[in-house]
Amino acid sequence: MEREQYLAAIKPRMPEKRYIHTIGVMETAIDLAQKYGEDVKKAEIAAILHDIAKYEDIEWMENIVRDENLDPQLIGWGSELLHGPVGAYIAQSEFGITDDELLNAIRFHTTGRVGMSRLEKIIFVADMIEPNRQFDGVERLRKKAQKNLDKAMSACVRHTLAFLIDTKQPIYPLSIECYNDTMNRED
Ligand code: DGI
Ligand code: FE
Ligand code: FE
Ligand code: FE
Repeated sequence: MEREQYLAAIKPRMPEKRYIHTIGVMETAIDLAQKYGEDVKKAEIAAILHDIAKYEDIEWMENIVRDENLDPQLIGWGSELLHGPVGAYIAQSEFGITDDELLNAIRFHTTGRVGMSRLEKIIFVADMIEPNRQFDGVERLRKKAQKNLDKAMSACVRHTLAFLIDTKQPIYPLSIECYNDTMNRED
């Protein structure tokens, strides 16, 4: 499938704002893939599909977790934690994607994990710094992403965890493991 076909497929599954975010992630991921020598086509497809499950019904997603033997810990965490793993399932089952690296980039785009691939880091960082994102510190993260992917990844994870703690939200175990794995890589 070509870019326009993927975009046409995701558009009706999300509000306009999320679609615009997705285009931003796609452009940023392509840029980072070129910069860091990653497969540009894979980055493009992973970016387009990364939030495809964001608006799926939670009960439907929890049934996918059970039926497809996804991480049982996901039950009860809600759509923010479910949409990555279920998005990877949709990419595989509906779009016929079999590339594990590409599927993992979708699967772990919200939490990260220990030992992420370059493509996973690119999608995680692009999701956070795409041009439509606006939050204190985003410019610093954008600059880091242009200089060093691992340092940018570390800074993005730290920013997410700090935000979750500030807003009194529970932290999913993979997010903590990812933080421990990537910390101390910043300047
Ligand atoms: O889907 P997006 O909004 O583009 O971004 P995302 O998939 O990276 O993150 C979605 C939300 O999930 C975001 O508000 C931060 C939140 N999140 C990330 N890690 C955790 C988390 N929420 C909880 N409760 N625990 C986590 O570990
Ligand atoms: Fe997401
Ligand atoms: Fe993210
Ligand atoms: Fe996103």
